[in-house]
Amino acid sequence: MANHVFELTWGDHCLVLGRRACVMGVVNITPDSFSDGGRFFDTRAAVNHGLALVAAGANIVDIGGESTRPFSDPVAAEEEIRRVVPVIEALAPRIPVPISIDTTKADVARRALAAGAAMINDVSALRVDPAMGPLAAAADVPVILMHMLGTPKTMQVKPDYQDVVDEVRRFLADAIERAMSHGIARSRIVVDPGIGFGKTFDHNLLLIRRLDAFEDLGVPLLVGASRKAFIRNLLKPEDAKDIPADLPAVASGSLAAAVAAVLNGAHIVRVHDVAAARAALTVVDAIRHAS
Ligand code: PMM
Repeated sequence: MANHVFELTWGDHCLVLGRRACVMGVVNITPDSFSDGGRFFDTRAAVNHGLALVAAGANIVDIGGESTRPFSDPVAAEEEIRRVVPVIEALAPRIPVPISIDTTKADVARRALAAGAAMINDVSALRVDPAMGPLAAAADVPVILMHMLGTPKTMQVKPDYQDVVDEVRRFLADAIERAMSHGIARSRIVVDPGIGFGKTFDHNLLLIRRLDAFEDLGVPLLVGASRKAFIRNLLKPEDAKDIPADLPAVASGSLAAAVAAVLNGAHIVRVHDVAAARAALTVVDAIRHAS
């Protein structure tokens, strides 16, 4: 049941992945993310939230300035930089854990790394901006490559696969090859099946159940299921269209998804409720290492 162990060591950071679940806490500096849109749009609120996530046990803080929610419009690089850079500059010297920059744009990633970020989280797996691969290679930082069908604008328009697990696995295998062709070391790569990014309700459940299929990619696996629509769908009253992402039931459902992901092979879980995830996964880790 123990996951394969990877050691990511770079700069001032070392993440041992696979022994204890690694918790990535989310700070969205956007007016419109489905999960927490608008709450941390102000720099000071975002910095305080980042500090609170680390105090609650986050091993990585993921900072994003562009919403990737279904049907959302892209944000200009200058606006994204204006949102994220002041937060990273203020937060990085005050926390011991790495900050990842959640962006598909090399200009944003470059400015974020200069401000103190130490990882790149690219939900397009280096496909949106041709400068992203060379930048990540030169910076020699860990890169998260995520599967998405289409773009946030189009991904939820009838997502269709013959075999979702196999197609996502092939996509990620190709993404690893593409990253390595830019000079990114395999030991710097993390992959993510992209829960909610061009997937139906059933696709999301099946991907989390079948995470074992990604083990032979030979790199750490990240799963971000927190507060996503499939959880809200499972928990909403039958006659409701949706329920708010910050309901306690959605937090419980998200926790269950994080636990299932770790038990099925995820090394890193991307979550909004760090304290709850840390507590639950501490117990899960103790159980899976019991002898
Ligand atoms: N999900 C969101 C944004 N960024 N990055 C990765 N690697 N994986 C994800 O699943 C992911 C992501 C959307 O969720 P949010 O609006 O709560 O940030």
